[in-house]
Amino acid sequence: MFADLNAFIAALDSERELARIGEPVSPDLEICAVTDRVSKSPGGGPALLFERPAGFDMPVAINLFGSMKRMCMALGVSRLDDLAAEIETLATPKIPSGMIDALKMLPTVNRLRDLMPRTVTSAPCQEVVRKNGTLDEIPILTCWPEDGGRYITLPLVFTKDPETGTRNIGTYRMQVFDGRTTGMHWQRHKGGAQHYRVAERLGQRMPVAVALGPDPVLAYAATAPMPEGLDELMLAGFLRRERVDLVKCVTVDLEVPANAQIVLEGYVEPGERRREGPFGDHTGFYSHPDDYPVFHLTCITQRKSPIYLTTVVGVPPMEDYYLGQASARIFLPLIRKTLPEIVDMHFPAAGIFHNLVIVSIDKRYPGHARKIMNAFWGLGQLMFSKTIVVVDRDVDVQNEAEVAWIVGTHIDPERDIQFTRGPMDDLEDASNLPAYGSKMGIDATRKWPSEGFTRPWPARIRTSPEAQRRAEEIWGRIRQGWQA
Ligand SMILES: Cc1cc2nc3c(=O)[nH]c(=O)nc-3n(C[C@H](O)[C@H](O)[C@H](O)COP(=O)(O)O)c2cc1C
Ligand SMILES: [Mn+2]
Repeated sequence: MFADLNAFIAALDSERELARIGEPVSPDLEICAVTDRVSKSPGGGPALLFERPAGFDMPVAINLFGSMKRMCMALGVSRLDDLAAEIETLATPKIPSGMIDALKMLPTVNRLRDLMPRTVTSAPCQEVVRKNGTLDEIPILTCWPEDGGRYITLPLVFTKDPETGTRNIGTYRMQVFDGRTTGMHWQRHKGGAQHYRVAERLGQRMPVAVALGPDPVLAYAATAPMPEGLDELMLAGFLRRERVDLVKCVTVDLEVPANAQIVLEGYVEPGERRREGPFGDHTGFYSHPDDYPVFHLTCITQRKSPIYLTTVVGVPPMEDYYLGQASARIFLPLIRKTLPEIVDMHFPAAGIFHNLVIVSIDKRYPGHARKIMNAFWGLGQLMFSKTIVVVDRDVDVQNEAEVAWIVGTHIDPERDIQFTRGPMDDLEDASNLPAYGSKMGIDATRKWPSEGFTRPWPARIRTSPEAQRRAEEIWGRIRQGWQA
């Protein structure tokens, strides 16, 4: 696994997955425009290292996670489903039946140890301590023309519950107000916002530390939909197969990853809000300005020659799509622990995660599709799912064209669409009220007589296995002659 961002960038370089841009490119719109253009090329294009962002000494690394291949490299696997298998073993430990069995479990036990971070006393992220440092020295991007300003787009925001001390890490964008203050865009449903709610109830200032550019696993883990109260560092330690090294901050009572490029230490005050936005968001539209808490910087610590790791969001697909795919694969085995009937699930890029989720199930009883919809609407960040499509197990949910065909042929809309109301993602623009609106489930499974459907269900057209074999053979010859 990669010890830090530098090691990941070196690996991307040797795999020819990185494009270095030596000419000056402005952090003002230009870097975003180039990245957007690259993201829209087949497969997501290469990772980008802007070596000379105009006006700064610090290189900008972007689109590092922006392809399936690089997302897998970041997490040290060749396929994301390999992780699912590992998580499955961890979540379903076998009781050893003898000595040999017990020894076989040692790797699993070691991986449990990796869940706990370890504190170190000297750290690369503290090579330089700048108590009077300002954000003006970092090439923070202005992404889109109508944006309210410059935004830190891939920060790892560390907080602790002021009452219980439980840690949370989340990726929440930060709008630069001036060299020492930013917005803190944790949405109301997120871990950071909950800690702040407690701090406000207690009337206390809350310390916040922001790590920029840790190793790639940690950067991913901060975006993962971990259940509230579960430390993202556990997930990171497990995925890295190595504990996360933390170091105490210099000016606040928090710990941050020792391998980060830059750390912003500071705090948020109870009761303080400031207008944040607009921001060209991952919905593909500008999100409306709104009032959010304010982050006050107390100190910058950093490496001697840091790289600024960032991302841009916009009209899909962009880099965040691949981060989301990683979560979909990693969390599927965990969701299956309570919903074992789920076969597969898919979040199409155009559905920007919360607008569309497609689930295939092993249908076992009448109304089963609706049970899955209701379960998702009550499960962590899946509660935001505006449209849930449920299909039978023989449908490939990763094949969006097949799903469109099945939905079209399998539904009687009046009968098969389920509406409900509930919390919406803060980025939802179509609901009458912010963060509250309606959702739709589409039951595109085959309907059963026990569900009131008494007509015969038509059989899907498929040829015989023998004829299929002949077809493959002959098509092979046709194709050869045809392409010659
Ligand atoms: C690039 C990127 C930017 C994000 N920006 C925000 C943001 O500004 N505010 C927010 O609440 N969530 C944002 N998210 C989503 C959260 O990181 C995600 O919901 C995460 O699971 C939250 O963790 P938490 O449950 O610990 O709060 C962003 C995700 C990505 C990948
Ligand atoms: Mn969390």
